[in-house]
Parts: sequence; structure tokens; C-alpha cells
Amino acid sequence: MKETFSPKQIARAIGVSESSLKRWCDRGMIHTVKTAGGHRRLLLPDVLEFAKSQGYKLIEPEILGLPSLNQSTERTLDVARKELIEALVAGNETVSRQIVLELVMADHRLCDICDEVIADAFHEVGDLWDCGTVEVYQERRACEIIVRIMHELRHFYEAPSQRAPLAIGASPSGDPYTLPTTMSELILRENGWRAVSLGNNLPFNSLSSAVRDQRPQLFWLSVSSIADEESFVEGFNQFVDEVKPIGTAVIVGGRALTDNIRKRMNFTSFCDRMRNLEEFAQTFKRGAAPSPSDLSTTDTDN
Ligand code: B12
Repeated sequence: MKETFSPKQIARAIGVSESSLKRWCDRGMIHTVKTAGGHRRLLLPDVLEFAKSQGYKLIEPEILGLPSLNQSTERTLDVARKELIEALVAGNETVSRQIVLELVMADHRLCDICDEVIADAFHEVGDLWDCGTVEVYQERRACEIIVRIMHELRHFYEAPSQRAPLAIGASPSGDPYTLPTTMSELILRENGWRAVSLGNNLPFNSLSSAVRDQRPQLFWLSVSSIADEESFVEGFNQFVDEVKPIGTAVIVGGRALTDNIRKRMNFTSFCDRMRNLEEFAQTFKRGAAPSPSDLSTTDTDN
């Protein structure tokens, strides 16, 4: 059961009067739930979404169980990245959450937070591990922290309705990386897709069953590690052939997809970073993207 808050707590947290808050609830501007006794309660993601869309700041986030935000000095992405590296290496989940949440509340684009803060912080963590400054356990712990934070944000960007277009995605067999596929899910949900990541290390035959069962409009594959190039390319192209009749657009991305490998793959679009995925998802939703039933190789990264 998710934690709920009273209108009085929320009013204090965002610095408005309780009567205004109740009025907004009555008008349906904030989603509420009712207790067994008929009292109105509010869920954190609904409150954050409302505050963000209406330009309210969290004056007393502690009331909602969130860390206090740094209101006076709004972080730039650059500063946030440096602070996040420090917090992640130290295993400080509270500060890591605070940094990410503050960027979201300050209206930075989620794709930029993912690309320029989280991913770049992990690139740096990888370099620190490579030169022996960071232990393996610190790197692993940092991944766990960021995945938890991304799952929290997932509720924040709940897809609008069951009628929203469906997207599913994963990482292929032999790929142990969890962050990029979790990120892709989040970006698509923020853009109004019913996006579900199936996880990492999934064989192509199971992915093709998933597409046949679910019939999504979009499928993403995040590829950070390829054990055997030949069997990867063969498995991928067979997967594309199998899902072609369904008309699903197949989007690929990830560090391991070099130019040479991509040339041999039959995808709909390659995206370099989360910003490209967001742009593709928006265009595709508006129906301006290439027809998904006409699967051809079109790079969007140039
Ligand atoms: C965490 C980590 C791991 C963890 C991952 C755990 C987990 N739960 O995910 C584990 C323990 C599995 C691991 C293992 C290894 N790792 Co490692 N790892 C990393 C690290 C630090 C972060 C990776 C990450 O998640 N980054 C964050 C993501 C979000 O960033 P990203 O991958 O760049 O993704 C962006 C884009 O590529 C794009 N994108 C990605 N996918 C998709 C998909 C779509 C659809 C779209 C649109 C876009 C997109 O958007 C993302 C955001 O901008 C990297 C450092 C680095 N440079 O990334 C090293 C790194 C990748 N690892 C490295 C190494 C050496 C290893 C090991 C060999 C270590 C070992 N001796 O065992 C193994 C190999 C495992 C394997 N089979 O490949 C090296 C690779 C060097 C190389 N030349 O290939 C790196 C670069 C570290 C380093 N500096 O040396 N690793």
C-alpha cells in the first residue's frame, strides 16, 4: 500500500492554504483517494505532478518524507553531475535522490537529466573504477541506488491511460546492464507511452514471443555488451523478421552498437542518447515517423 497524505500536510508542504488545496481536489486538479472513513488522501506522485505543472515549489518536502531541497542555489546540470558522482560513490541515497528530484522539479528535461547527469556520472564512476579509485562494490551500489530512484520517478510519470500507445523493451542475452533499459522506459512514460521494460539479459526468441503477445507499437533494444557479434546480429535480424508482420517499430541504442554492427542490423531507428529517443517517441506518436510496417535501416543520430 502506497503512503498517502492529508490535504493539510500537502498544503504545508507546497506552501498554500488548506482551503485552496481542498478546492483544487474538489475540482479534480489533483487526484485524491478516499479512506474507508471517507476522508480525502493524496498520493506523492500526484502531488509532485501537480506542483510541477502548476509551478509550486516544495517548501517543506520533509513533510512528505523527502529530503530538504536546495531552493536558493538551483543546480545546473554540470554541478548536479559532480555532486551526484560524489553521492553515488559514497552510497548516499538520500542526497542522490535529492539531486535528481531537484532537477526534475526545476523543470530540466528528463532526457537531459538522464544523458547529462546520470549517464555521464556513471561514465565517470566507470573511469574511477578503471583507475582503481572506486571499488567494485561502490559501483554496484551506485547502480542499485539509481535504479531505485528511477523506479520512484516511474510512478511520477505514470502513463495517462490504458489507451496510450504501448512500448516494450529490454537488453539482449549476455547484456548485464540494467540502467539504459530502465531509463528508456522512463523517458517513454514521460512522453505518454505505456512503456514497460522487460529487463536485461533476454534471449531474442523470448523477446519475439513478448512482441507477438503484446503487439506494441514500439520496441526498444538497449545493447551495452555483445558476447558474440555473429550470433547477436543473426538473432536480432531474425527477431525483426518475426515481428515485422505486427508492424512494431524497432528502436535500438547502446554503447555496444558500433557503426559496423549497425550496418548489419535491420532496425527502424538508432538512437544515440535518451534525447533522441524522446524526439523519436514524440514524432512517432504524432504519426510523422516512418511507417513501422516498413522496417528499414534509418539512423537518426546524424
Ligand atoms: C555499472 C557498470 C557495470 C555493471 C552494470 C550493473 C548493472 N546493474 O547495470 C556490471 C557489474 C554488470 C559491469 C560489468 C562489466 N563491466 Co562495466 N561498467 C559499468 C559502468 C560504470 C556504468 C554503465 C552504465 O549503466 N552506464 C549508464 C548508462 C545509462 O549509460 P550508457 O550505457 O552510456 O547509455 C547511454 C547511451 O548509450 C544511450 N543508450 C543506451 N542504451 C540505449 C537504448 C536506447 C533504446 C536508446 C535510445 C539509447 C540508449 O543512452 C544512455 C543515456 O545517455 C560503465 C562505465 C560507462 N562508461 O558507462 C562500466 C564499463 C562499461 N564496464 C566496463 C568493464 C570493463 C566491465 C567488465 C568487463 C568488468 C569485469 N572485469 O568483469 C564487465 C563486463 C560485463 C559484460 N558482460 O559486458 C568498461 C568497458 C570498457 C570497454 N572498453 O568496453 C566500462 C566503460 C568501465 C571503464 N571505464 O572501464 N559493469
